Amino acid sequence: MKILVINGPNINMLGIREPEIYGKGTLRDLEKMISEKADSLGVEVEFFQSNHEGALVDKIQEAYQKIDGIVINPAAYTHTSVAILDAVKAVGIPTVEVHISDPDTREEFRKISYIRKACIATVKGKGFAGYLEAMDILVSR
Ligand code: CA2
Repeated sequence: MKILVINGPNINMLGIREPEIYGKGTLRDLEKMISEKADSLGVEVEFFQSNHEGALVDKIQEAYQKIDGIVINPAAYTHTSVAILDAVKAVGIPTVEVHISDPDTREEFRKISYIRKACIATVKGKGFAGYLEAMDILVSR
């Protein structure tokens, strides 16, 4: 089984500011944690992070017929991107939406998630552990 982990804009800045919301860990720390989890589950994992909406859409399209499950934190594009929603629908790959914080308890504009409609589950407010839970969901499916 091959899982693609996609992170959206500014997630490459984790650990630099707002540790009270997102914790102190960096993207590198997160990817290390996920790699260890992948080893323990016996699955292959690939990582992708971009600050660009089109690049995220391209990556999702490239996964078509190559990837068995997607874990995605679209970051701010969660709240704006119909293009990312459509890409996930188009490839038909089981996808889990993850958020480090719980956007539903923050500003009003973070309460909308376009991608949620195309996802088999959403894990939010559990910090980096949410990505590991998302992998369990995909593997047990
Ligand atoms: O809680 C999450 O995982 C989010 O997807 C993170 C996004 C935010 O726009 C979503 O509403 C919720 C932000 C990604 C990282 O942004 C940073 C902000 C300051 C310092 C470092 C990263």
